[in-house]
Amino acid sequence: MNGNNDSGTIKSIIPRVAAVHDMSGFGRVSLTECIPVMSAMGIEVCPLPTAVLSTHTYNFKGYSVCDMTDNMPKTIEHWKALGIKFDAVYSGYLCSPRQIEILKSLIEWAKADGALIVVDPVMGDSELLGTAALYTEHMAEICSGMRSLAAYADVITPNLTETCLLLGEKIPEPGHYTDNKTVRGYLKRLSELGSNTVVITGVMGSENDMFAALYDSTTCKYYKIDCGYVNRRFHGTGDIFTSVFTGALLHGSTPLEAACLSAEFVSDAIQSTMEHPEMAVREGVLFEPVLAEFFSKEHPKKRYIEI
Ligand code: PXL
Repeated sequence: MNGNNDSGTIKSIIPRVAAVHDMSGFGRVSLTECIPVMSAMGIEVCPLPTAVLSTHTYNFKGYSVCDMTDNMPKTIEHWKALGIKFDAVYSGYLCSPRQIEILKSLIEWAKADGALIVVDPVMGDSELLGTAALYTEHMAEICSGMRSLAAYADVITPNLTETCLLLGEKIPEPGHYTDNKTVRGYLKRLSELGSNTVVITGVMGSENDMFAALYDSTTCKYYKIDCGYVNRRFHGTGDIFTSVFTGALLHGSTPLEAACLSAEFVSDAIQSTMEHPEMAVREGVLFEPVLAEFFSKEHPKKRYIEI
C-alpha cells in the first residue's frame, strides 16, 4: 500500500477542512491565521484561496489583489475527481459575488457526505472602521449572498457589525453597548436564516464587558462568553476565534465548549499583543507565542453565563 486509494476516495486520517479564505501576505488574517491555528489543533487544512493579497485591506494603501474566482471551480472539480472527503467546509472573506455560488456548490457536495459547514460572513467592522463599516466597497454587493449562505451553514459567526448587515439593522457606532435582550433577538433572527448554531463576536455589554454571544438551537439556550476586555482595538481576532471554534467542534466539543476555548485563545493572543505596544493594530494579534502551549494545557476558567 502506498496510500493512494484506487477506489476513488481520499478519506481523512485526522479531521480535514476545506478553508475558503483569502491569503493576505502581511497582517495576520484569514489563511495566515486559520492554517497555523487549525494545524496546531491537529486538523488538516486544505486552502481554497478566494484572493491573494499583499496585505489585508485595513489601514494599508496600495495593496495588490489577485482575485482567485476563476481558479476556484477548477480546484473544486479536481477535489471532486479525487474524491477527497472533507469533515468541514469553513469559509471567510470572499472576493466577488460569483464566489457565493461557487462556494455553495462546494458546500452541497461536501455536505452530502456529512461535512460540518461553518460560514464566517466577513464583511466589515464598525469598531475599527466607524459607521462606514465595510472592509471594501465590494462587500455591499456580497451582503445578500452572505445572507443566503447562512441557509447552507450549520454554524455562522458574524461580528456585531456583520450581524446588523445580515439583519438589515443600523450599524452600531464604535463603543456601542448592546443589552442581553437585543443580543438574544439578534441571535434568534440570525438562526432563522438557517443555521443551527450562531455566534456573534465582538459585542460590548457595558464598560469593560467584551463578549461573544452564542445560540445553540438544539438546546434553545443563549450564552455570553467573556472575551477579556482590553482598552484597545484589535484586528484579525474574528478569524482566530472561528478557526478555534471550528477545530474544537471537529474534535467533538459542544458549541458552548468550543466558544469558551475560542474566547480564551483570543484573550491570550490579545494579552501577548499587549506586551508589544509598538505593534500597530493593522499587524493583527500576536497569536504565535500562544500557539505552542495552548492546545495541550487545561482550560479550567469558567467564562460563560446563560442569558
Ligand atoms: O479578517 C478580516 C479580513 C479578511 N481578509 C481581508 C481583510 C480582512 C479585514 O480587513 O481585509 C483581505
